[in-house]
Amino acid sequence: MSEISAPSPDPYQLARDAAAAIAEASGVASHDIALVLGSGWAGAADLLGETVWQADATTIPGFRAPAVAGHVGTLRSVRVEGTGARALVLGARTHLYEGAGVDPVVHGVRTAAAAGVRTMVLTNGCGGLDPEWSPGTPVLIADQINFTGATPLRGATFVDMTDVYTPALRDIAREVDSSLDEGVYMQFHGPTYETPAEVKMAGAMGATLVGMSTALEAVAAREAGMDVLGISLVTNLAAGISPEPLDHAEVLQAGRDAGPRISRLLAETVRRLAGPAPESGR
Ligand code: 8IG
Repeated sequence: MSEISAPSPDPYQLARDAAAAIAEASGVASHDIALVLGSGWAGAADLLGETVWQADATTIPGFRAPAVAGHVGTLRSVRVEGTGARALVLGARTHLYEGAGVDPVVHGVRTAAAAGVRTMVLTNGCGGLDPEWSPGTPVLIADQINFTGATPLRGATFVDMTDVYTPALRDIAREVDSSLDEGVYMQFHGPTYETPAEVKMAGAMGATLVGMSTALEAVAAREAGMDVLGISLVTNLAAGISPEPLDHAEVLQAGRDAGPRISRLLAETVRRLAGPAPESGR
């Protein structure tokens, strides 16, 4: 490396460094499943099982301090109850609107991949276009529209996106709650919520969920070959669908009110994804 140029940051190497730091600090050599907890989902990992390690995300290479109230910047390693599986819980999401580029946005997903994770569970809080979805309704993400103009991929990296959200994982979530609807998630850059005209546009394009996260992470997860389950918590009707203006405090409250239902949904779904208990303890 040249003495004068700054070290060129390789985000994949940074993710391997982060995975090594997590393995070292937690004593858990590899993880099987990872979860990103979005708005309203912070408490939802508490029922997963025993937390064997947790740390402020900023102690691990590449993780930035969270920019938003309601986003918890904690990383956890959880032994998934009733299974032999290890879950890496990423409470720290970096958003594109923070202005640091795409690499920090997908660092958690790349770190999970480097930690051995094969199944990525992405959760978020978002706006809903279907008036039947009252605030606090969880919706499975069936497909997405990346409306950010950004991508975590570099160069001619062609990734098949036909089934970006693995259908079999949605089937498992519906075994837990057969009433779950499906939606198409459209990621906007943010940090503005949409105008009513933008929500109309999103609907005309086929979206039923609008938010500021998840789609770029799903791209990175598919690049890494992981299966992806996406679950949105509709915390508000998208602008113009409801007559009320959007308020961040109301958004957080809808998340809190939905807590018990989505906690059980997430925990039971992850237990099923993680598979049955191994022959012997641990
Ligand atoms: I919570 O209505 C939440 N996040 N873009 N629009 C967008 N992001 C959101 C919304 C919403 N609600």
